[in-house]
Amino acid sequence: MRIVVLAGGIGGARFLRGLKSAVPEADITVIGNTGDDIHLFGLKVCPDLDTVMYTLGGGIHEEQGWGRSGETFAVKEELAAYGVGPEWFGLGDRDFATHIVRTQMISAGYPLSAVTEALCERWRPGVRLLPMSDDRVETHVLIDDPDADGGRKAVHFQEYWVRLRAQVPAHAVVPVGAEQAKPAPGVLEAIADADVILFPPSNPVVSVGTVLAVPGIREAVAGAAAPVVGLSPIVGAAPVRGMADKVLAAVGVESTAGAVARHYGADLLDGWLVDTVDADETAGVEAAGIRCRAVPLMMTDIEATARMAAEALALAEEVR
Ligand code: GDP
Ligand code: FO1
Ligand code: CA
Repeated sequence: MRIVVLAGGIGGARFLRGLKSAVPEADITVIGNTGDDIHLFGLKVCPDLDTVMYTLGGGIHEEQGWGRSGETFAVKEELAAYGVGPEWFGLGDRDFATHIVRTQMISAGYPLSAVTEALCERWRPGVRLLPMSDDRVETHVLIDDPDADGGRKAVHFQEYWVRLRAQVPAHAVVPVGAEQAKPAPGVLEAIADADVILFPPSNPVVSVGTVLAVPGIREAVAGAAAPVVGLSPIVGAAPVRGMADKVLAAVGVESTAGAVARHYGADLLDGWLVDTVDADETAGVEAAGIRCRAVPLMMTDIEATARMAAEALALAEEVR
């Protein structure tokens, strides 16, 4: 079975671990969000691709959900001693090596897709990990500018998320460069050849939404022969983790499992899973033309996550 998953970072990576456990024989292609990417200290950092690669490859910091296990911060401390920031973004020594290899290969002319494949030769994530695009896309968030009376400014998504902890209102979320970006090699082919397409419980705006913003990807998913099934990242009217409610508000979407399904819409989704605590949302989703089931959606361990993946595949069979 060929499965395509459009993934962000932690939610996508943890779901993929369960999916691999549920269907070990499946051929899984992950289309990863690169809108979170940031250039720091001359290096290209790809948080969501790395979170998927480290999680599936056994190198993730488990409790934190991002970054390397057994991490140290000598380089960060030395940079700070030079007064070189940003100090709010914690790059560890082990993680730095990934960004050095990536940047070196990009400088030598390799596209991000080839670089990601090379990094995965070490980590062996057991899936084909493709960036959504080889072209640079960077999500920016429009916030109030305290220095300009009534004015606004755009900040990089990482500055909004990590430095400001999404604690200031987001007026808009813009995937800068997406309109000019092309899907990376293999992306459209994987979608067209898929037996099932899954949206994991990733952030619908800044993870899955950014992947869909690359021209051609949304159209390919909507037009694919395969059923498309998503799992809600919102449980009990709040994100399980992170600040998805803040960016959902920026695009005018309520933080409920049903509103997220209707935001994707019936032209993309054939099926949607909500958590059992949100069982009252199923009718509203079905009224929008999307088959909906309520099942436990907490990724507490691999077994629970594998059951979620199995439910998603069962729903895909039902709507096929
Ligand atoms: P990020 O890029 O690291 O922010 O990760 P993703 O975009 O892939 O996933 C983030 C989303 O995962 C958040 O909106 C969370 O609500 C969701 N999430 C995290 N853990 C769980 C879980 O156990 N169950 C569900 N349903 N969603 C989860
Ligand atoms: N998230 C934080 O909250 N603080 C950090 O200092 C931080 C550093 C970091 C370094 C590498 C990396 O791959 C991810 C990192 N993250 C950090 C997580 C990440 O920036 C965000 O959680 C995601 O981009 C949101 O999707
Ligand atoms: Ca992300």
